[in-house]
Amino acid sequence: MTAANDDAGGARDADAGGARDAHAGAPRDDGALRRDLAAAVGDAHVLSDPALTAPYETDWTRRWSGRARCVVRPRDTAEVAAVVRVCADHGAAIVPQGGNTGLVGGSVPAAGEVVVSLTRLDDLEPVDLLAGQVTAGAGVTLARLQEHVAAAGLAYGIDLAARDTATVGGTIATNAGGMHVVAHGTTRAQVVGLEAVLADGSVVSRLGGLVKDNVGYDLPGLFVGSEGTLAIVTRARLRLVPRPAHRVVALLAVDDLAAAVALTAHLRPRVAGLTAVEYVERAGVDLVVERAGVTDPFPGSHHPAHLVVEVAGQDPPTEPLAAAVTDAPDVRDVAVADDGPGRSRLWAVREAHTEAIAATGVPHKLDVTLPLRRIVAFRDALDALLAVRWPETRLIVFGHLADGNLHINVLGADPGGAEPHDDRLDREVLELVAEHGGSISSEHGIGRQKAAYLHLGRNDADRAAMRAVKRGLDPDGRLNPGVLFPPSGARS
Ligand code: FAD
Ligand code: 2HG
Ligand code: ZN
Repeated sequence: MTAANDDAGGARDADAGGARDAHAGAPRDDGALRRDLAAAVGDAHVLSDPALTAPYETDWTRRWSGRARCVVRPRDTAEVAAVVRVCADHGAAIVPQGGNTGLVGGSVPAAGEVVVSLTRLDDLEPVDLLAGQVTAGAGVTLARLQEHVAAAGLAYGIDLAARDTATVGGTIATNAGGMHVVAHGTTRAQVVGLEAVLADGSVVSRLGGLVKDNVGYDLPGLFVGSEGTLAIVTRARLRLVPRPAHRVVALLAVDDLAAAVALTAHLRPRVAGLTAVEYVERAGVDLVVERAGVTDPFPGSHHPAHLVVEVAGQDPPTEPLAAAVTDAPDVRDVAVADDGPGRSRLWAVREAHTEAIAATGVPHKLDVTLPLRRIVAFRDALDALLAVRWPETRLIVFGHLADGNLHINVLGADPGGAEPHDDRLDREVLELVAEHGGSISSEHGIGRQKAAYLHLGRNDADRAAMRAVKRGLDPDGRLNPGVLFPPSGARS
């Protein structure tokens, strides 16, 4: 599949972290590797039959796929450590995998790596009510975690549409964001401590739950967002937040992105308990109605843009929200829900976007942040770029507006091919983001997709420091080669 290795960036960062071919110099004996892995985790948990490995070899978007040397499914930290040591002995590279809902090609093999699936690490400890924390295995899904802590009257600060499949470990490895960042921050802000297996099979652990703990380097902090390139996360100690007694969702129709930004600026200081400020456009609403069976919230009105606003609190927040919306400039239509089914109906307008896009084709998917004061100029420049360079495409833009995070999905840029192959589109959009002072990866990570463009978000000194960290912790480049940094030997 397409490895997004472009000229300048590919040449600059190839060999990053000493990540040379992890197979080089090692005699390749798959039978012996599988036998040793089976000794570590049991026969049933080493998969090599293509019918069984297939789901682990293609990512959620269908853009990224590759053959695994085998798939191994350890049950606990000790088994993960044993697997890592066996892989080291056999010169095998590793792709850690959680729910495989990642969107940048980081969770699937490219060139015969061993996929280490963490989904069986699914133990959940009782909620520590005194500390407001819980310890969860890397394979616990976000939905299960939420259900578990809700029973104790608490909530976890991260929520995504992929909640039923995305795991604690995967969300930590990508520093996932999601719908509630405006209230609780990204995953980084929820992680109090971690247990992780390093590339040599040693285990680092900081699960004591101390919120103040300044003893040297913050290793858990380093592993959050490292996309499986520095360590395999096996357990996490997570901060919890109060579970609000009331929640209200409002869908607010506006004329365009500029009006949505103005409305965000109006609501932010006026509404206590804002837990989401999400943005969708007409093209996306039409798509979710057409492809995902979502009900058009304002049938026949064809509003160009909408904000989905959620407010939560211990007291009913409907009246304060209504007061703020009444004073707001240029709101064309309002739909409000404070009961479960009503909230879900309004949320579906936003949350069904990714599924509806996938049901339409394999998009070019770019996840970017812009400074809010430049987001409208960027959006205009994006339209202009696509109109000139890719006039036949269908553009769906939505995202987490309070965070300046836009999700850009471009369908139909690769006529004749089922999969995107024209990496120029990704590069030109990301260059536009950099020109506007934005980030080329907001919440999904760099993965394989953006490895060649790291220089658009990190200067030479940054990248040298990142390479030094990678070399220090994974000198043989065994953990997720090709992710974050381009693979060695990448075309220049
Ligand atoms: P995977 O996809 O399996 O892996 C992702 C990366 O983490 C890979 O690089 C992998 O190697 C690494 N990894 C996985 N587990 C471990 C581990 N235990 N230790 C070390 N490395 C590991 N993302 C957002 O941020 N916000 C959203 O709102 C959002 N919404 C989504 C909605 C849909 C419908 C879908 C399909 C995806 C969405 N995502 C979103 C993307 C995705 O869900 C997140 O990136 C999530 O964090 C991935 O979790 P996972 O368990 O599926 O990880
Ligand atoms: C979301 O916010 C996810 O729904 C997925 O981050 C974004 O599909 C996308 O582009
Ligand atoms: Zn998102």
